[in-house]
Amino acid sequence: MTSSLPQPATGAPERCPVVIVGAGPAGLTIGSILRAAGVDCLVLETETREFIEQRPRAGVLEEWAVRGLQRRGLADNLLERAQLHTECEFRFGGERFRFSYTELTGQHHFIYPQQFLVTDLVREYADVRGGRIRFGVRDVQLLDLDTSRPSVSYISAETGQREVVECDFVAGCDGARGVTRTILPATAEISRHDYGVGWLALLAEAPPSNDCVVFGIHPNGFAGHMARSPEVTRYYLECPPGDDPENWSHERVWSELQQRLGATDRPPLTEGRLIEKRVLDMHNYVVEPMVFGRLFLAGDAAHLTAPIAAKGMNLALHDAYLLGDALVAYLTKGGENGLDTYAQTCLRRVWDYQEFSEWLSGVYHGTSSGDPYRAGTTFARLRRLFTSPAAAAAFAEQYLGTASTY
Ligand code: RFL
Repeated sequence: MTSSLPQPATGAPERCPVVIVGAGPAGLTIGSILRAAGVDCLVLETETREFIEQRPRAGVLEEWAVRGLQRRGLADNLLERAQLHTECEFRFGGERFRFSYTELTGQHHFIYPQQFLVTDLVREYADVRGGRIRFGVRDVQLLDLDTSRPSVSYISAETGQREVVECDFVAGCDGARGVTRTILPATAEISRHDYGVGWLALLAEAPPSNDCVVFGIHPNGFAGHMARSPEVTRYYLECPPGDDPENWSHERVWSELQQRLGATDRPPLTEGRLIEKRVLDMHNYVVEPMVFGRLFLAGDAAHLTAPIAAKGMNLALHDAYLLGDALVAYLTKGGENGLDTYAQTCLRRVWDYQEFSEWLSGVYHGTSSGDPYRAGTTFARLRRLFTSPAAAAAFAEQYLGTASTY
């Protein structure tokens, strides 16, 4: 970790109890929790406000995560505008199999595009709760994290000068490509898992073609259909890792989607213009222990789950609730308990979701692997889901994240 404090270009260093690096769901939720308790904090974000308010990514939120936002006064728009989903559908061999997870758990999925949530959170943090935020910052550096007086420096978009903020804690919420993960000490353990497949992530300007999420298990490769809004649908197509999105013309994309998601008793998918088309190399990682001196990692900065099981944003919110509450307890009442147990508590849910993602990947990618053994076990897993109430209950619990303890 860097230890020499650069001199600020303008006057004395600023002081602030908590600096939050990154204005994604994790960072903005922590900031809002701190502001609600009257704790001062500063969010640093490399992008502009307009950019983060339009960046499309996730859309599936678990009910416990939504209730967590609601309890903190952060879910008004979401509860008004989100769609409620109660079922998902597996398609294979031209047939459809509905899985009613709400019947089994009593809980829903909420469909609310990530950019809408980020827009709500920025507004609440900065405009309503008066939180400080700097957009367009460059070259963020973290200093003296192993002391009780860490600091963060950055180049300001407004002045072009290096600014320094002294603080008590740094929340590293800068996602999978941020700076905080790059400065971890040698004691950090990073476990990584590569699935060996790519997914072509697509957004189509087309209404959803089904009333719930659809998973297409097909010898050509997995395909997914996920509603985002009445006008926009997210689709996925399994492809070779590192594939060039330009290999996927409009015609090829829709022809593969129609084949892989086709069902004999359903009309073809409603097609539309593709407004996002990029290849994700599917991989996961977990950084342990998530805490290094006064640096607390949260969200994708600490752990990545490929969008296989739609878990990443949910985990980012789980971390944010725990870290926000623990920082408030420490800074307003001197209670260290939550900070001491933060990493351990987060990591139990993180590893559980990692394992589910791994299991689900076996289902999605088994039949297209070219390995008849994997194809056989994939169908066994699918059959079990629809014939064994115990297996169905276990799947529903993991899919919705409803276990009573992790
Ligand atoms: P984010 O959202 O990446 O936010 C990090 C922020 O930090 C900024 N940043 C920096 N700021 C300052 N200094 C630096 N050096 C910085 N470097 C980066 C970035 O600009 C950004 O604003 O992380 P956070 O808050 O941890 O949130 C994580 C979620 O965004 C992520 O897990 C989800 O998007 C994953 N995910 C899904 N999760 C779900 O729970 N349900 C879903 O349905 C779902 N679908 C998805 C997804 C991710 C996808 N992609 C893009 C891989 C679908 C897709 C296609």
